[in-house]
Amino acid sequence: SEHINKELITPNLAQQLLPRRNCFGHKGTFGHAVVIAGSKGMTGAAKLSGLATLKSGAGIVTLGMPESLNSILETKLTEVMTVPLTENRECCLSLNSLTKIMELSKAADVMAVGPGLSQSEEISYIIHDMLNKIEIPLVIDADGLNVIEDLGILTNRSKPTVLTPHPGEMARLTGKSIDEIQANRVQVTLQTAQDLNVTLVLKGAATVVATAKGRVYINSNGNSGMATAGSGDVLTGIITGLIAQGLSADQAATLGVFLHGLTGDLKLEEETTYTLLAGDLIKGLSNAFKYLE
Ligand code: NPW
Ligand code: AMP
Ligand code: MG
Repeated sequence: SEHINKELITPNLAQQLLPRRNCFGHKGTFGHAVVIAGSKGMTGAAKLSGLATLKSGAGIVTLGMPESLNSILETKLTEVMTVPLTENRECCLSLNSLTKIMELSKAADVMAVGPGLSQSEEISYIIHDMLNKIEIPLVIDADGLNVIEDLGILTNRSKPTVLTPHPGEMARLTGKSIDEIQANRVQVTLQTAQDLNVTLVLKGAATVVATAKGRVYINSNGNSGMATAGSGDVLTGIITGLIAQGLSADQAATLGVFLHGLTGDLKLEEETTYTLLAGDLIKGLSNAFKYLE
């Protein structure tokens, strides 16, 4: 990857990307984001991704999840609204939920899908249908990535798509082994972003962001404390919240990974790499935004 042009994501670059808040703005100005996430046993992923979206500055966030989990998430969340979606016997989204998901997308500026959804044939069908029909930017993470079989569907989208795989998800997506991916992180990410026409975020120490047009950014911050359950679900929310405020998919991914790492680094004032939790990252976003402001 020596000959590939790479740009380091520095505080200076992040500062330039930070969306300016219109002082006359109202909550509609800052965007309506819809997050589709969660299943039995993984309500935490839904909470973290929905709350991180709002905490990153989106004006309104609606969280859609399997209907039997709705009261659990209404209890966990206050500022984020919830919409119960039809589910099957396993408490996972059923095909009937597609009607409501499409309706939600019509009133939204950006949609995220995947954290904690779990994997099933129905979920796979739902993700493919969303990629086909949803005409706003989409952020796809976790199980949303795991169930994509027809990669051509990504190439054909008219609106931006951000994919945020960790190396395990990247291995499933590309058919390459984790070792092969880790040995060629920059090259594999760039090639895949261009082939699939997406903004691709390959997570892990020194996260790589590659754009469909062939630009590559390497993140410069973060720490091993962020290797903790739910950390990636927070990143999904940050990127989604930034797109809601008007950043392009490429800008939101680049600034998002930096803000995510920065909040993890600043939190080490109170926490340690042992004790850091994904929820701490959300609370720490205040200091991260302050640092860049
Ligand atoms: P190994 O074997 O550990 O070395 P999965 P998941 C690999 C939800 N969550 N570098 C890893 O490697 C998510 O949103 C819910 C190298 C293994 O092979 C998903 O919906 C939570 N390898 C669902 O759980 C909190 C790496 O990937 C594989 C790597 C499953 O997601 C937790 C594991 O990946 C979670 O967020 C790296 N940096 N990172 C909640 N509280 O509700 C990963 N791998 O099987 O997709 O499992 O990531 O936990
Ligand atoms: P996930 O596996 O989806 O929960 O995502 C984990 C998140 O933590 C990603 O944003 C990773 O980049 C980040 N992360 C994991 N391990 C490290 C590490 N050693 N240094 C920096 N960031 C990390
Ligand atoms: Mg994850």
